Amino acid sequence: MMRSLPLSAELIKDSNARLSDALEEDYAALGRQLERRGIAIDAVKARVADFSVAVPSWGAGRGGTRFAKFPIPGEPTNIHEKLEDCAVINQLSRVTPRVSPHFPWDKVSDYRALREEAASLGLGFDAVNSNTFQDQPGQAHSYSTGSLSSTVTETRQQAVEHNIECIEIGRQLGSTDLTVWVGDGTNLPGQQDLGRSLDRYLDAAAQVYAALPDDWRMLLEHKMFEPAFYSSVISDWGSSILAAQELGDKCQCLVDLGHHAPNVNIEQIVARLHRFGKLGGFHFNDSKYGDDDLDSGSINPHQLFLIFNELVEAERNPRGGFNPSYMIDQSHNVTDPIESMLSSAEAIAQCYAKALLVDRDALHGAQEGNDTMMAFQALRRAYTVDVSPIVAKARVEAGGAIDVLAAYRDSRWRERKSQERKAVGLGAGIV
Ligand code: LRH
Ligand code: MN
Repeated sequence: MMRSLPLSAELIKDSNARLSDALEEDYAALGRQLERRGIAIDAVKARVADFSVAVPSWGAGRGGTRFAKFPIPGEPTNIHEKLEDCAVINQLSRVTPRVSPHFPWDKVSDYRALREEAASLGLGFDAVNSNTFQDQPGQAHSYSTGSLSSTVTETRQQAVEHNIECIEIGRQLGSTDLTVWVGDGTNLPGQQDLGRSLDRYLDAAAQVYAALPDDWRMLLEHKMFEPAFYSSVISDWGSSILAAQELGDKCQCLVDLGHHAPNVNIEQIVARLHRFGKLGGFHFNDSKYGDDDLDSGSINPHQLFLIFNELVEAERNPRGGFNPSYMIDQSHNVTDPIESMLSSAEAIAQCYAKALLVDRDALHGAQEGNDTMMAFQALRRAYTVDVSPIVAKARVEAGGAIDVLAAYRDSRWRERKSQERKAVGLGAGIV
């Protein structure tokens, strides 16, 4: 049962009316340019039209740091309002039809009803995220000692049961992936035995793995530091892939771009995980220093392009299988979260489109021939193309807006919601 979408079709139609002639002109010009390169622009547009990325429910509200969070009037206060805002993002961008929920932040009493509610807004659910990095009111055992790797048996069991509960919720929502990120680690040398911590993690994670339905995956998310600042149990792709290999075929690795030391070659990690059949998914964002959770492509768009270059190579050579789950994971501390996710979805779709323009025969030929400059130029010639007419055309043909931010501001959505929604209190932290 399709409920009326949050924004009026007229609003998008009026916004596009002002811009469609220019778009047609730009698309035609780009088409001629690409034709000279032997590339059919409509074929690229068709691939872009099939591309999608999930948005994080927790990204629909303002985020914060340990110092502060600055709420905005009209920001969502519960999963229902978050779904509304995610529907606005998808209605304008037509590239974000799925939401990745987080529990217990998005807890409700009736998940089948939530699934229908999302469907009525044109949305589905992607991977569910468990949370064993915060204590909930009335929780029996604190995660201050860690969760799946805690030395306290009852705490590990509690964490296992929470993850199994997330799987059960996800089944009702139509998800088929469980993302497991644990903040487990130490702040002081000697605080925990680095070997036994992983042993406990693997033993507990195996119990979660055993509860996976046949068609489900468990995605392990590595992170170098924070909240632990000396060691993290699953700190890098090495620990993650070894744990995933130990746990089984239904366990793969999720790459959150912000979870690496500055300047780490993430595109090579992507190639390695794919080589060993463990590339399960992504949390797209950007960062300059730590896990800054900034807007995708806002700091290092070239890295995002190089990651998609590896993904297009992997798509062409799927080896043991290629089905990564694309998701955004950001914290919107100073912007309107909807605008940030519109801008990020655009940056991600553009990097995919640019990667599709790489002349792979020329690239592979230059690589085999050790013609370094021409190999680099094969990537650079694609990266420097302004693909925005392709992404915009694919969007418009799917009912979206040519200029998503202009249409969003025309909608006055945030002002309208500030009249309806209760104010979010001051606080700190990611949500
Ligand atoms: C950890 C993380 C993880 C989520 C959380 C909101 O830094 O990236 O993916 O559970 O952010
Ligand atoms: Mn993440």
